[in-house]
Amino acid sequence: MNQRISRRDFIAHAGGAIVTISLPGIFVQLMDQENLALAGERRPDGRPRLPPGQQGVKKIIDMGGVEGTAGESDWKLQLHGEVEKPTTLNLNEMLELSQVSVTCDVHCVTGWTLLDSEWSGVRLTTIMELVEIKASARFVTFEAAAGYTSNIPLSEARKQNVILAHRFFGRKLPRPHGAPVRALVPDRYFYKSAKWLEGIRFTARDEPGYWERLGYSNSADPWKEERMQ
Ligand SMILES: Nc1nc2c(c(=O)[nH]1)N[C@H]1C(S)=C(S)[C@@H](COP(=O)(O)O)O[C@H]1N2
Ligand SMILES: [Mo]
Repeated sequence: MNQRISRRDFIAHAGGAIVTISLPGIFVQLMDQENLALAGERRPDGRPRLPPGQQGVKKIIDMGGVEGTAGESDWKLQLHGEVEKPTTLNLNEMLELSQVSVTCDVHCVTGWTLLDSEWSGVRLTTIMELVEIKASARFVTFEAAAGYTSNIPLSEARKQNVILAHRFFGRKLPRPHGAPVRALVPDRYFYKSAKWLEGIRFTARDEPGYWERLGYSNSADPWKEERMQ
């Protein structure tokens, strides 16, 4: 999704994209037995693997956005806001922190879901301990290249599957998907997972992010189908 387009254009654009990617072989649907079986499963919390109104895909779809300009050597992550120890991390410092792998499903608000995607990186909780967030911190704003932002409450940020990802299926994260580092918030629509991450700001008040201000749901729960406000 291009960030410079208006909401109405976006809806038209998204509609067009769905038509385009619905062509057989491009929008690869969950037609084989294995993926159909996965889609029919339930999560440990009892909810269905495939949220309502979602269609499985076999490969992640490149949704675009304005790419960051930082490479691995000059990338920096600014950690600030309601924290005791404002910190800036470079990629090496990030890689020295405790690393985890997450296998999860990701759900794009335009209707596609990628089941069993594999990501690695650093838990957001590890970052929260590092900077010692203040008691006043209640929300997190991810700050990405070109002014893209997204926001989640601290209750979501504390989940074990919320990470800052720099690897995807065992390899370096591809550039179109947010390299060097992106946010990953699997249990919310994918617009919460900011690519080309440049900063994390802890806030006392909720600050709606880029798509949230344009009318997309702030809570973005795929199982409640919270797509628009
Ligand atoms: N910086 C940035 N992050 C972003 C976006 C963006 O435009 N810019 N788009 C969001 C949206 S709407 C989606 S669906 C996912 C898409 O990620 P993907 O391109 O890796 O599939 O990234 C999210 N993160
Ligand atoms: Mo999206």
